[in-house]
Amino acid sequence: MRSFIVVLFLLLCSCLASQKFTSQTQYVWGQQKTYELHRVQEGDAITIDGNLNERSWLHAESTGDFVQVSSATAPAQKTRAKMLWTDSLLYVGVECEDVNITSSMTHRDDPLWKEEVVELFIAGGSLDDTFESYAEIEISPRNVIFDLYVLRAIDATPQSLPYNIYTLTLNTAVHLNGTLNDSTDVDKGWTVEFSVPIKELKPITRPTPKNGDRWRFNLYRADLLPRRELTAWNPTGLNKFHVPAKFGELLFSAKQAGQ
Ligand SMILES: [Ca+2]
Ligand SMILES: [Ca+2]
Repeated sequence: MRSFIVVLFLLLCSCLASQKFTSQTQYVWGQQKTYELHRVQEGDAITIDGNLNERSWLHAESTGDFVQVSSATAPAQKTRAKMLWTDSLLYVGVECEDVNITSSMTHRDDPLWKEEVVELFIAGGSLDDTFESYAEIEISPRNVIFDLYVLRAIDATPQSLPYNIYTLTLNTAVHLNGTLNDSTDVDKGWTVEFSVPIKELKPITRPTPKNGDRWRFNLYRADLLPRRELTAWNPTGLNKFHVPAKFGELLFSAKQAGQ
């Protein structure tokens, strides 16, 4: 009897251990992730060229690997992002592993979401109880931009301003580690680096963020080749990106990257 109890105890321990392992390696639904946003290092200047090799980028925190937007499982191709800020600019860097980089659209505000693209959705503040509105910025491997502002009253159909009216002063660059639209070779990936003027993120000009401010945001990627995959920093549980309730938090910190 005693040995049976010992075996039962050991089995229980091994079950608890495997549960712990599972919770550490898989996304937990309902969890709202927070990204602590650090400032660009004093004396460092970010050059928007698609290379995240400035001192501040090297010390910036990674978001960790994106997961599939609906299932939260690991995608075939990895994506990670980093962010930084100054009083006037928000910097975003996204690294996409990709064995086949493809992109055809060439004009600002073309429907980039139908192809390969990285996307930032950012509310420029908290979401309140009655109104969820946010900017959407998309950048393709061709360094083409799509930006719009989504006006969304809770429980109402989202409305967007006409794309050509909402035009942020974005500075963007893409570095391709591979060849665009050539399926005969094997690419390594592409990196997007861009800056957003913080004061343009809301229709109403906001004061400069301060230490401890929390905004809501999410990051996504659409991949088309070698297979269609939609991935997210915070998964939405649905096969779509426009789910502000599932956005994570951006926590502004006065610390410099690496401090
Ligand atoms: Ca750079
Ligand atoms: Ca691809």
